[in-house]
Amino acid sequence: MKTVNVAIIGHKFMGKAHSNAWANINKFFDAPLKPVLKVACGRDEKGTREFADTWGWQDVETDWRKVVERKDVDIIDISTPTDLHAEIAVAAAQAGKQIFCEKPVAVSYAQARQMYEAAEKAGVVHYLNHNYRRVPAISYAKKLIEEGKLGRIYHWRGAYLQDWIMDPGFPLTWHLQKKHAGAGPHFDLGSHSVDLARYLVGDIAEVTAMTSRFIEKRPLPGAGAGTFSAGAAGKESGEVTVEDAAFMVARFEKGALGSFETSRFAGGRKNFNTFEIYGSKGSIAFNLERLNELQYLSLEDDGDQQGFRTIMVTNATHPYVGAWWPPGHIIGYEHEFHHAVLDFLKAVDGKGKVEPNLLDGMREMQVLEAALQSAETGRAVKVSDVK
Ligand code: SOE
Repeated sequence: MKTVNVAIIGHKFMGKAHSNAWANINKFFDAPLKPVLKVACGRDEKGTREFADTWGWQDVETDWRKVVERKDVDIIDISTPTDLHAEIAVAAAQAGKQIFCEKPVAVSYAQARQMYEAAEKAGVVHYLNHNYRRVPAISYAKKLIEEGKLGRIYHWRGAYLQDWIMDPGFPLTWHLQKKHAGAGPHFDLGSHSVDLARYLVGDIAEVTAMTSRFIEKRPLPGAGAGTFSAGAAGKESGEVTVEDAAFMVARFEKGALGSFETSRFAGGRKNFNTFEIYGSKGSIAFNLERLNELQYLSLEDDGDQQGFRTIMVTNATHPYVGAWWPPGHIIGYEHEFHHAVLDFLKAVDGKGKVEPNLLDGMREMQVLEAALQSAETGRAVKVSDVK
């Protein structure tokens, strides 16, 4: 089988989820290419070596610029903090590498546009890893909508809620610093919600938003601090420079109205990525914490037995899931990363484009930045006014 050499830059939470998919895709799917885990790159050589040994990466680098220039690398997997995405993606495109980039795409709309233009100019395949599009229940929701089961869509109602930083002692990790993250949950979680809303309902024309920050100062991070893990907190403290919660109201280009809630202060919500879509013929509801299930209501069937039914999205006829286990043998968070790698490899093998990509990243950053402008000015902002 034809192989393709992958380099991953960044080796924490997403590095783990991506490595699992690159290493195991051919065991479950008839992918057109076999990824070779060629080189893992990270600033901390010892930690990167341990990561490489765990996951089977052949080589270790500590300078991403060297990785991007290597002739024995075909794909650059960008799994770093958000502020490094643009520089790496532009260099990778200019070196003719295919790009698999984690979300949020960048810390600004301007950076996202720069990435998209560089990738298009270089003619490389580019994918933005909004993995949730490829949760089978969400891919199936897309199929129901395309078949007209919901009819004309009136509302999107989304909330992506977590609670991992409610402790004031949780340290000032990069996620809480604007220079590294661009924003707080509004980008980190809101980028997922806006992507899903664009995928399932359509583009957004205008937004109004409010943000809030509940904790202003936090201890500087010590060893081991990262996503969800506090690690050792340092003695010094620093200013939090992003919001802790953001609420946005949106008007879609086709006329539907939407609401988007993002927060890391929703006690008890661990990875509560939910949405509801209401249309003239039916409604759906999804909760990532119950990701094998899709709630569906038809306004056209069932007479007075009408009500939301729970569809267990684990049949072989449902998207992707048949490659894993028999019906009812549910899947988890890690599986949709394999579905993303599968479709990315098909695109790299010349079988069309893969979405979402850096164009989607640019579009979503335009919406997210419009919301930040609205939160600052107190006025609604047209998405097209963000330049
Ligand atoms: C932290 O909020 C995080 O890891 C996000 O960055 C991911 O995109 C999301 O899938 C899970 O939570």
